[in-house]
Amino acid sequence: MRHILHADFDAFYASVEQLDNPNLRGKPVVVGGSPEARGVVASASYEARRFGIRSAMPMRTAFQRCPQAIRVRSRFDRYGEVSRRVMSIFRDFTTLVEPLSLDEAYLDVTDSVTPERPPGRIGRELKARVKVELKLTISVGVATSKSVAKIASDIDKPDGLTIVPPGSEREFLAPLAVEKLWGVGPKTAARLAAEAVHTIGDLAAQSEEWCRVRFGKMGPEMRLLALGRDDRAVVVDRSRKSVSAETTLSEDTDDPEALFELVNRLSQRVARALDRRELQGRTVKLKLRLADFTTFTRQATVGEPLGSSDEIAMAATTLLRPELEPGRFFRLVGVGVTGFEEIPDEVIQPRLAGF
Ligand code: TTP
Ligand code: MG
Ligand code: MG
Repeated sequence: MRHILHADFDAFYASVEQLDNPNLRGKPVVVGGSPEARGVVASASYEARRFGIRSAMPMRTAFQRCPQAIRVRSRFDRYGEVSRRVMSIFRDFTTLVEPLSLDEAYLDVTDSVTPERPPGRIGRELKARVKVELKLTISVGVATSKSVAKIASDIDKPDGLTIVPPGSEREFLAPLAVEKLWGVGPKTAARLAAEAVHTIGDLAAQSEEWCRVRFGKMGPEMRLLALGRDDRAVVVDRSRKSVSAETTLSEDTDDPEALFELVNRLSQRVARALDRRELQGRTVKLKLRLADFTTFTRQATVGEPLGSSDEIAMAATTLLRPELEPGRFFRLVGVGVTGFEEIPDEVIQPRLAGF
């Protein structure tokens, strides 16, 4: 049996802003783009959430709900710095840390558990250290699997600690909305609702066959998650599966020339990074973020490994072209290469020699 913690900062961006600027503390703070530029809320302080403000909501709606809200622009460098510090605290508890995003990670603490130090206590210690060292709160879920730990961390925010004792997973999940399950988005949820399946317990009560007939291969997997069964291990090193570079534009743009120019520059950076690592990949990925923060990727795989920046840029440009439209403003562009050929021995040997 594993013991897994899922830890997630409360109102991450907004809390960092309140930490750095005491005038913002205790106030409804929203982080994100301006309402005039059709910005959206990236993060809302818990004071702001009382007015019904949520992440991904248009900033204009946020101000309609709470005219006295204080808006702050995102400072990604600062959030990255806080993220590195919290991950380093996590790594003091276990080497098995799997970050999911800047503000959250799974920790496998199985080997640290003793009768005197049960998993829930480790969760409490983790929260205390983050509070003392970073002056920020995290919410923690403690369970025997990733899926249950993640759901648990979210259930008592902010500053929560939810412990799901081994064996009680099914009971814990049963009353919760089925959307809380990983992989159940609005569409799947609507289809389930049409079959009178609203809670995780409703889904857990269906047979494997029932799930397979309606949802194909995904069906039985969803059912297992609903039963609290999830064997996925905490993965530490997703050993660099891609090399990429991205830039947030200082001003959103729909200008094709500026965007092509940026893709060229990013391709050069990626080519240099690949070169240093003696890597070549066959798949190019283009990441795009629109002014409203919608983020998506387009990718293409070519026959021959892409080495030069020109080859990468050519492939990325082909992916970019169909996305361009007047009035469709972009705020971030990223270029990446994946699908690596085997890493040559030369790269690995010198590293091993160091041990
Ligand atoms: P979350 O952990 O989803 O949200 P949160 O930390 O703000 O609030 P919660 O207490 O509910 O965990 O996301 C972490 C950060 O990621 C968030 O502070 C800002 C950013 N983010 C966006 O930029 N856009 C989004 O739509 C979401 C959900 C998050
Ligand atoms: Mg969070
Ligand atoms: Mg998060």
